[in-house]
Amino acid sequence: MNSKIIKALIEKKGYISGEALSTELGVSRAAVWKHIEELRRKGFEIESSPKKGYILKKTTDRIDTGIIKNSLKTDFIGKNMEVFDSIDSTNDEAKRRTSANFDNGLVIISEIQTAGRGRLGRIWESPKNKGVWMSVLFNPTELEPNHGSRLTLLAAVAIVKAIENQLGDNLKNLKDRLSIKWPNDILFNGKKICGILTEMGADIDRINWLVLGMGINVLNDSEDFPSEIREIATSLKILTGQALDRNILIASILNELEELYIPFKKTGELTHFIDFYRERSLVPDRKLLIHRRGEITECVGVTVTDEGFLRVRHNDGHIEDVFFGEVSVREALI
Ligand code: BT5
Repeated sequence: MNSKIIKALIEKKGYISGEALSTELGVSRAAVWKHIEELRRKGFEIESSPKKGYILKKTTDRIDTGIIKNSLKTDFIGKNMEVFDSIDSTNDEAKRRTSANFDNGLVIISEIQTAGRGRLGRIWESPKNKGVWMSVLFNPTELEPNHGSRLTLLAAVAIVKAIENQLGDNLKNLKDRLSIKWPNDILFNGKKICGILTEMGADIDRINWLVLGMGINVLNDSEDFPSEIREIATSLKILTGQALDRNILIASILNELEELYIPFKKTGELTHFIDFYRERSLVPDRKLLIHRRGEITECVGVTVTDEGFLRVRHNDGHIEDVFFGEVSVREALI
């Protein structure tokens, strides 16, 4: 019931009378009042006026499955969703759920991660109540194992789209726009706003499970980042000055994710979103350093291929399609 009231208040975008709420939801006005009180205790700011009714001033700044599910349009992603106050890593929790007949589309979210991970064992800073620290567990039976890592690219597109849906006008007024650094970073003005960590368990010929982990800095202020990353990290709040509703953002990411994932899982092809990825890619015509197994190569970015590889041109002119590695972007050549 609480989530239905929230939905009605969000959709109304203004005052809604107690009477209208009670008719719409089929409960007494006293019951409406009781639920409103309960929502206030949960942190929702709801003002009431004897003549006009109720108005939602601010949704909760806590992650709330009720609100997320209200905005969810998916068939399988997020049908089951668990929100933790604290956890080691949402990816690790998702991986603990991969025993027999696991739940395809299960979403794990936490307000804080005590051992949030990046790639190659690096730390992902995940302070309390500030971000979206979330993993989705997939059972992509049709996908070839060598196509699993493509999910990272798909997720980057889904996240950029979701952020822009919600922040569109605020972002348009800024000088830069969200860009993607192959394969897994979303940046704004060269600072990282989101990182993606895809992990999978596979045999030679089939993927047994795939976990997609996403870390998005939403409400962080600059001092929430430890000094080592303050210069390279940013958040949606720092960019826009706006405290974005994390629940709506989560729903929007999951909606975009499913829309892109359904055609992808059948063929493993990136056709339906690779143009968007390329268009946002930071790579073309930039000097790059590629770090691979302790070796660093200097080259120039050409494009991201239809298969999701990073195409580069080496100093001797030869072209290579890179399929793993760490990229640092140096100056633009044009
Ligand atoms: C990533 O790794 O960018 C993948 C991050 C994935 C995090 C999500 S959160 C939910 C799920 N559960 C997990 O345990 N992980 C996933 P990588 O490309 O290796 O980048 C890591 C580097 O980013 C660090 O070495 C820092 O330099 C920087 N960094 C750490 N925390 C950051 C933050 N909150 N914002 C921006 N940069 C950060």
